[in-house]
Amino acid sequence: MTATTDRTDLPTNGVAQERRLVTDIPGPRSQALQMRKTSAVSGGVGVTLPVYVVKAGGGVLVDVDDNHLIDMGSGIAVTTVGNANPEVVAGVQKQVEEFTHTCFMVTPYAGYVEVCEALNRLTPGDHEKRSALFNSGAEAVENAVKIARAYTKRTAVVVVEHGYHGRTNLTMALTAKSMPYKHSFGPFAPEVYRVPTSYPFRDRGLKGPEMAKIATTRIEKEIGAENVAAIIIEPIQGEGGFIVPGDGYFSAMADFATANGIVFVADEIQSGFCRTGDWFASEYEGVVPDLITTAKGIAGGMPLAAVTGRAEIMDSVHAGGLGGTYGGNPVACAAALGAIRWMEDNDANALAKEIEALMVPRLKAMAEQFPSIGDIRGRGAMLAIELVKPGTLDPDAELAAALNKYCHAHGVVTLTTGTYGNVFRFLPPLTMPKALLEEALTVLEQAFEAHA
Ligand code: PLZ
Repeated sequence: MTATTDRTDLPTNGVAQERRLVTDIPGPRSQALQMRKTSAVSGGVGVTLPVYVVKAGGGVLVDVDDNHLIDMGSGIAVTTVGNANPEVVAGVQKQVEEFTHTCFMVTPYAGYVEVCEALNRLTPGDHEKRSALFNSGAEAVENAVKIARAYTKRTAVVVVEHGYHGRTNLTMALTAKSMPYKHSFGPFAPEVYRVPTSYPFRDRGLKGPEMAKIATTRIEKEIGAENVAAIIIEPIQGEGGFIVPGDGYFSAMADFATANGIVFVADEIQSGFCRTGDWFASEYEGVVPDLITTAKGIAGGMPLAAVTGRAEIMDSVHAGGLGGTYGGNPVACAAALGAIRWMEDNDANALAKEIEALMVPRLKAMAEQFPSIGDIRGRGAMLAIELVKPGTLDPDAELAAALNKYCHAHGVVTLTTGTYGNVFRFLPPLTMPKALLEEALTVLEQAFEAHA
């Protein structure tokens, strides 16, 4: 595959690969469902764009009113192999007819073991590894903390500014942003410490290694490195704003952990599984994490998550200490095996790099024209632009919201992100055809023109 192909040979699930609006967005059927949602679903569960989906594939979501929308979000980096990818569907269909559940902790099955074998093979490092499977990203992160504490017999956990790790009690403590994730939900778990990240756009010239020095000095002086069980960092920060740390930051933090007997955990829940053009974003700096948490892209849309890492760390937990009724459910495992096979057979990393090659020049051209684009960043199919008041670093969240609204109304499903809500992020499925990707960018350009 090269950036010159039109990408029309990728799976579509029989969905016409076009943007086609037949009603206003949301259409009447979606609006009726949204009214039912309001009276049936907790108001605490928000919805970004209330179009109710009936089918999806390739780069398109089809709603109840038969609108065809371009999917630039992949359900937050989940349907990396495309929605209803044929390998995922085949695996799920076969498994669901054989058996749906036994509980791996009661009477096990091969699929769970096979997913762990694949994870041990694909994650960075050729040391001996073990994995354990869970249902959600947050659950994987919680278990990484349990494992690191059991192994080190230490309690402190270090995370970084703008980090996101989930919405359960422990992971809320690990997550940086208050509204909407933490506000009114405390008290939070103790022994969690936050140190600086590397955010090149906002670090006033400080480089990755300098930011790492500030962070590790803080760990030494304020926490005591000998008290730290784990350092948990996303190699590219997702909900925090698609922040790509300055070169050398991530590896310096990993080296510090190793030098101090601290378990280094890479949270690759959003950045993993070929999203960034590598199997795992940690590979970019050649970092071999002690533990790696994965979810989202692992199973093509079925709920599955994992912790993978050094055998001696993973095996330090007493038997029965890790688990859960549904963790590594057989249907989810079958989906994961299908998704992983598709990624391997179709050079998914090349597909992600192709998306970067198509998008970045267009985004750069937009930045020339629209001074509110302060930064363009990301890798592979995990890209973003940060919006500011022209000539300053002041975040422009209103503009991000306005552009988002414009894109939605014009049939492009886009997402914002970031501590300041001013980052416009792109997470297309790797099955996105070239023409649709171009069209989504044209709609974004028009959104900027409409708000210039
Ligand atoms: N770690 C790095 O990106 C999930 C959150 C969406 P779960 N990110 C999307 C929302 O608003 O809830 C995420 C992540 C990283 C952990 C998680 C948590 O994964 O599967 O949502 O629990």
